[in-house]
Amino acid sequence: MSDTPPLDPNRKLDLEELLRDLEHYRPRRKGWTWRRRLPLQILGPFDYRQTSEGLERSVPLPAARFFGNIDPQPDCVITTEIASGRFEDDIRRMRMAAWHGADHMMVIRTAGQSHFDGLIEGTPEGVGGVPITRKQLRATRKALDLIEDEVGRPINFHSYVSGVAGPEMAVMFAEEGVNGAHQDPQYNVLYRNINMLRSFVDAAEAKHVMAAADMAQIDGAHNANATAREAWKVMPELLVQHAINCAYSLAAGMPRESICLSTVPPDAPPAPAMRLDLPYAVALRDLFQGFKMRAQQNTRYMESESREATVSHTLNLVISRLTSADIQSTITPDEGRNVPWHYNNVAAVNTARQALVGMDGLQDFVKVDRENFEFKSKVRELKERAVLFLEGMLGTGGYFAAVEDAFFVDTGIYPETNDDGIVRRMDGGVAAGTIVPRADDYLAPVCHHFGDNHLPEVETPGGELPLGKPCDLIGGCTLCRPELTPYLDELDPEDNVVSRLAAEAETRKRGLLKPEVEWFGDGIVAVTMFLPAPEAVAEAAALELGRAMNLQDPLVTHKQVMHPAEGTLIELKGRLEVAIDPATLVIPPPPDELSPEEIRAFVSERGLKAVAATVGEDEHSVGMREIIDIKHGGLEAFGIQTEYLGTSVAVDKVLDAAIEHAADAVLISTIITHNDIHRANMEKLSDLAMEKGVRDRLLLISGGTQVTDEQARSWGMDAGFGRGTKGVHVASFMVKALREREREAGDDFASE
Ligand code: Z98
Repeated sequence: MSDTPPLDPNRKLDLEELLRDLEHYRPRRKGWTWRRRLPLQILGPFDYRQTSEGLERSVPLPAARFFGNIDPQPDCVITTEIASGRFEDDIRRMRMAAWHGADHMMVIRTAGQSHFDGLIEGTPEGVGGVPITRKQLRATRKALDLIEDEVGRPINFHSYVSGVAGPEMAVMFAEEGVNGAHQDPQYNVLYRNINMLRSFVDAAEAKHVMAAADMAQIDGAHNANATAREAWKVMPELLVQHAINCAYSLAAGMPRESICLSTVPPDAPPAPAMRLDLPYAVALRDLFQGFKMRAQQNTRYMESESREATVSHTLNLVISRLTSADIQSTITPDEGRNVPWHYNNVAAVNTARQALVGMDGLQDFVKVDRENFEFKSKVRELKERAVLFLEGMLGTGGYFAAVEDAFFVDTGIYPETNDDGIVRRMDGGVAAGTIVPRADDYLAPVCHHFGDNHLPEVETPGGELPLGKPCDLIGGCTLCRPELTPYLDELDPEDNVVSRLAAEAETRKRGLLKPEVEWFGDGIVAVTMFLPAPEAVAEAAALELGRAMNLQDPLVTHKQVMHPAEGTLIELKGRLEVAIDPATLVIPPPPDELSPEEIRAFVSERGLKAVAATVGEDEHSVGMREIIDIKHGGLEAFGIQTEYLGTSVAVDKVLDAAIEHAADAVLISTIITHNDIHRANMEKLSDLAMEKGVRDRLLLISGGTQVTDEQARSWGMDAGFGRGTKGVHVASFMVKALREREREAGDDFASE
């Protein structure tokens, strides 16, 4: 199918290579893939009950290094929503997200595409998302095929089958191997003001096509939550919206297991969110058994504070674990400031991965108390209100009449209403009056279309079989014969990926480095600062400081009062027009560090003893204690025995103690460096050790804020450690040096 070479984990995705011969690229499969759940999985020292098959390549959670770098993958699919505006940057972000455990790449569309009445072509740049086109879909699916090989797990690609061109989108998605889509006619009606009759007719067609391609469908109820002014009051309506789309999807031929409910825990702290949201989550799952749950992350009350969003998200994840989730959605933790940057996608995916794995098997120990009277009453009340809502709709004359009657997204909790819901007219909205009856000779352009198809009562060209599907008459359709799919490269000679890549060619070719948060080399940096001033002053000052830092177009993306008078936290973004040539960088060698396990194994086999002191007239003991104490991950943590002699110890006393204790190493620390006293102490220790004939038996190590390894060695030490040293660095050195000495001694012995 494609001769594109596999991705090399150490190289960037090659966009030119990706775009080569796209015309002939075909998706390797259609349809949605769920993770393969494992009821029991042993990873490192732990057993897991709610995980799925692991990845071949990934970036484990940071704390994994304490557990042998295990990377358990939760049982549910994890989504990331991507909205960079340029597909070539979307796919790099997808690759990063996949390495962190996302397997559902949801591509947000450019603003306004819902109102286009047909498909567009090429790769124009979008606003708030990418224009969905055949080339963009094909290139993205091709990239995802490479990425799934790289990480070793199928990746679901997803976008939106909504808007005036919904059915056309559905066909194109089916052709291009898009695996899932939002499809809910209520979304068109309420949020995009597209005519309701047209939206439902289109939805039937779109759903039928999606079902034929085995795509997963996500509904749009979460939008009512995001739009409602008081989200906890919209819960009965959310149940109704789910019900309408589920029933309609089943009627259009979609299998129940492909229908995913987009459900959001509607509230966020400081509301008592769990007490409000848990009964709702349970009521929903009671009513919609057999359907899939796409647990959406609450964004309704999210503004610009990542920490706050992360806590709300984590509470949402607790609900997912206490109830169920087949797909766990994540949005960036800064959705409110509309700066969904690369690393924020990854941050949100990690919040899900971390919390879900952390709550693995939670229900074995903690269960929702369904018999609690208050809980039971709340679940029942929500269901009853939803049923009343449906009855109200029927009494009003059905769905369309109810929409005309402002039933939806009202600020009251049904049956209370404030008559302030969204009103749409049956004969109003975009594309009103476009529903026409099918002509007698109507022939559908593709197979798998919904509804009456006026196939003529004739036989196939061969004559033997009656016509089975519409495309038999025209020699096949694009869903049956992919090679018939038309492919247009670009329509706009300027607004396309090729010209965007050309503009960056020099930077890419020379490998120049510019910071970025969204687009390749966009130069954007984010700066966090605290200013001891009230909010308004701090904001103005931050902008000035941004300019002083040479940032172009500085913009405050977040501000938070720490105290009205004491100060304000500011996050600022701006563009830094500086490029670094990596060839000019002096890159220090990676730290020479052994793993804690390796150090412990050496120490437990052979034993290792050190004496330590601050020497001369030096009373600074803090640094030395950091290196020694178990509390700070010091030498003791590896089983190394340390005799701490105290502060201001004479150098000869330190050496005597080392001999007395039969130590392997002497650690001296000096902070004071005036009159070169640190140098004098090191030389003295080395000379004395030589005089006493113990130099070969001892490792002499010195430390201190001003000490460098080079100097220390030149003054007779075996090593010197400066600022920033941790116990593991000293322990690694000791183990390696002793191994080396013992190896040399062995060699000498052998040659004797
Ligand atoms: C999400 N955060 O997916 P336009 N249909 C439905 C939608 O929810 C959306 C669209 C269509 C959300 C992402 N949702 C936003 C049911 C959008 C998109 O008109 O192209 O924006 O349609 O959870």
